Amino acid sequence: MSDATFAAMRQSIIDGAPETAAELAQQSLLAGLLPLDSVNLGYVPGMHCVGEEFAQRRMFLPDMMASAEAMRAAMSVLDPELRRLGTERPRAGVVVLGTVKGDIHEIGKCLVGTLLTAHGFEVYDLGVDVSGEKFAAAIRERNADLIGMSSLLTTTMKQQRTIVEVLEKEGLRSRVKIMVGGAPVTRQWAQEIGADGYGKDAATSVALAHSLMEDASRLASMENR
Ligand code: B1M
Repeated sequence: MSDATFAAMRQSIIDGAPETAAELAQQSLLAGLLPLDSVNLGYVPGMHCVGEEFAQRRMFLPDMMASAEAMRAAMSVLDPELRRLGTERPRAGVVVLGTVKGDIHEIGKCLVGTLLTAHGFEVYDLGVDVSGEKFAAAIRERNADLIGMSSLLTTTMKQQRTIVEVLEKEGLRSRVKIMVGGAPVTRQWAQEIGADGYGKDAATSVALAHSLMEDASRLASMENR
């Protein structure tokens, strides 16, 4: 059970079949497959395929919605397993996470949140369509160390810049590290808008979050000397 299972997982997303997707996720756990492998080698390639078909006008919005539903069904099975590790680790930092204003794509952002939680971060997920003002309020309320902004559309990427500007205006920019990600986002874009880091995918975002926390504590100890 592996290559054929990953292929079936991929197909369940393309077919927009939530029951099959969830059933395969259950079976994979029973067979001892790593949940992150199932996500990265099974379900996510299915999503990429759907995205390509949509771009080529061979699939349409309702198909994409059905695929997202199948992905959600698989994640509802895998999520607890991915998170389980988190309870066994010391707290790594407080993260406020959200998909930017105008954008309702949430699957990648949720996966980033799950893996951050699994690696000891306390994550407050603000959901989708999140404005700079909402990020700012959550930073104050949660005393966040780090914020994570996700954006899947070339049009909503610009919101990431707007949100950085809102944080500057509200005097919060120096208090938090900023991480950005999402399919159209690049390292260069992150630098251009003054973010502290770019997360290519969920796993590398965890490493990035840890290194941003180290930068922050190094800076704090230099300031206290
Ligand atoms: Co939309 N959609 N969609 N969609 N959708 C894309 C993004 C698109 C590329 C499809 C295409 O045309 N090929 C295209 C964007 C084109 C562009 O801007 N260049 C597109 C479009 C056009 C649209 C609509 C405008 C369609 C319409 O209405 N005509 C519309 C916009 C709605 C809106 O937001 N205002 C729309 C709607 C939807 C659905 C609602 C149907 C659904 C989302 C459902 C949901 O999330 N609940 C949907 C879906 C499913 C997709 C695709 C097919 C899959 C996205 C996904 O979940 N990928 C997508 C095509 C694609 O991406 N190839 C597409 C799986 C996920 C695990 O990957 O989100 O990339 P991803 O996350 C990765 C990394 O990017 C990274 O880590 C994740 C895990 O490895 N990452 C971060 C993400 N966020 C991060 C944050 C970080 C760090 C890393 O730090 C904070």
